[in-house]
Amino acid sequence: MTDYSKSDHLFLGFDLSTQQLKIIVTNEHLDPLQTYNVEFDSQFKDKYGIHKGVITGEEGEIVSPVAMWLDAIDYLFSQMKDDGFPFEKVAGISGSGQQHGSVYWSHDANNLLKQLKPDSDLSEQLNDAFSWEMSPNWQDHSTLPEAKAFHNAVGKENLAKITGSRAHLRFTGLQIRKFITRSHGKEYASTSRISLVSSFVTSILLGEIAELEQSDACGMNVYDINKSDYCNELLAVAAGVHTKIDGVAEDDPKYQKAIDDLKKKLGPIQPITYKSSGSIANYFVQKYGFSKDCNIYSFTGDNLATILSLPLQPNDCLISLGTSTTVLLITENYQPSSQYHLFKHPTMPKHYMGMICYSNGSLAREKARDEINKKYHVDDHKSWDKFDEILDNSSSFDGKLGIYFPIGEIVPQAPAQTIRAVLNKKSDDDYEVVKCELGENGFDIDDDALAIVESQTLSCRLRAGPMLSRSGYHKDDSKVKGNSDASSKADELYQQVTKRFGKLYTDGKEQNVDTLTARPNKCYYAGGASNNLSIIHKMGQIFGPVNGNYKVEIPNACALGGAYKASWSYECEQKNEFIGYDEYIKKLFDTDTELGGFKVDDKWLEYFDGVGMLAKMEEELLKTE
Ligand code: XUL
Repeated sequence: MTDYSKSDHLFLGFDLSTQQLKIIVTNEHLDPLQTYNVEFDSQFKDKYGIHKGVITGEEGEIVSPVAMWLDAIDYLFSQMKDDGFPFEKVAGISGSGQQHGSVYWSHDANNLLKQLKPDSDLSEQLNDAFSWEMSPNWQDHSTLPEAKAFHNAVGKENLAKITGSRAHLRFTGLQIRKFITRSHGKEYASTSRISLVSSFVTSILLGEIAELEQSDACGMNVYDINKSDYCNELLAVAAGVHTKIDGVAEDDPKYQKAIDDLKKKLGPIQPITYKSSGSIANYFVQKYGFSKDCNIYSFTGDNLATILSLPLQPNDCLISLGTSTTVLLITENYQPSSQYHLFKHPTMPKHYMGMICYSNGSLAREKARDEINKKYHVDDHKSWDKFDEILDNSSSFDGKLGIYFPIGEIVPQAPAQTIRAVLNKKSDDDYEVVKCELGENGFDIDDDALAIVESQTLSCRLRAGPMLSRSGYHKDDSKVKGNSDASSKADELYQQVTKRFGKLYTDGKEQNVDTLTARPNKCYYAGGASNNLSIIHKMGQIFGPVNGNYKVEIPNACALGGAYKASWSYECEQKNEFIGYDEYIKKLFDTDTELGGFKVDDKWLEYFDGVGMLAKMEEELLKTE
């Protein structure tokens, strides 16, 4: 039994993800005290006919039943009640939802939310609160025509410039266009409001429909990040009335009406704030014993909540090494690209979260490992020993890289392929990248171990650079910036790499002295493969963060980030002042001990040739779609 007696205030962090609902309990000292979770398949499979939390339809449609989420909330709170959980001590709740999913409320929704009675369940009482009982899941890929419409309307790069991302099948604006124009026109007419999954949970807890939260709203492809407002032209696409795409003239009354209607249904977007969205609904006070003063703070998207679980500062990178590799970073620099995402930061005004999602991560490394094990007749096929030994014995860049995409890649967008190359140094000023097959030019199967880790890391370095640059956080980095010697060194490095390789382009954009010489502040490594120290040591050498590398375990990251957002908001409200989130969260960690700091030989400078080589390989050798 958890001892809550020493905690005056408790905070709850929700994580409503695809397959489960999790709630983490923290106290005012940000200690995680308890977690509760319900797996949807184990509790609700029969009632909702789900598999892995979702229902898969035809033509790539993947949806989740909204009522199941309501059942999950009641289920977990009931469990907590049975457990003797002191609900009355909860001072604040926040959390996260899977990004991009949308919930369609009926015209009765607000009334039904306001009249919730404790003697029956949420799902029974809110049966008529939705115009569609499903929510499109982020894995849905049924919106190819809609993606084309968004790109044709404003252009792929331009869409990324306006909204922080190019069109992605899962993004809400595309899902809404499909809903209105293809799948649920009638239901759209009886929709009063549209929530994201994050603001849906906020709404349930508040007992009224909540505004969209600004950082999660960046995952819709209809929000103009620079203007902090909806983009009318993109709303026209989502509403199915765009002049070029749908042939509706701008002076046709139907045009403005459709935009205004959709804007009304989406409702206002709440700017980043620590302020409470309101107190918890009476239903939860009466049924479970929450205090009526318990504050509900706006929920956000799961990736956005993840960065709140760590003491991340501007220019810090969190590299999550799972089946796929995801890089999350914090920046003041709005440098959008169609190859990655930028969202507003959920707690730090004027800051952004960059997100690079690769599809090839562990799987590609495992493939290389298996081949190496085969060559050395290693009995345990899954052993990393040989692979790691090669990495550990390597010193620095040896001029061999590869593009290892056993499955199609998102960044850069390309079909499955493997390309190996070696560097031919014709003179000190003229380097040539030579494509080769395995066994040619001294490129052995063993070389794949180093080449794959290097190439994957260099790809992140090339793409993170533009987001990190000009952020002004390199002042301490005497090696590169902060004094005239350092900036002339940066110029020198840039001159050298461009003399050797020519101008460098990544995803169609020219790299410049700032983008190529930007370094992360700190790098944090999480996810399955971060347990392989040989891999993260090599990555750390290449990334060359100014203030160190850290290995972190964050299994409950999004829930924890939600709980921390709640306690930070509460403290700001108590003091009636904005406390910098990075300052607030920093005090929680003794960075070196709790966060697994590790030291590596910094080889950032030595990898400049690697940066040039990979950029050229992508430009000259990669087959794109
Ligand atoms: C991010 C995304 C996923 C979901 C998972 O763009 O689609 O990470 O948020 O829950």
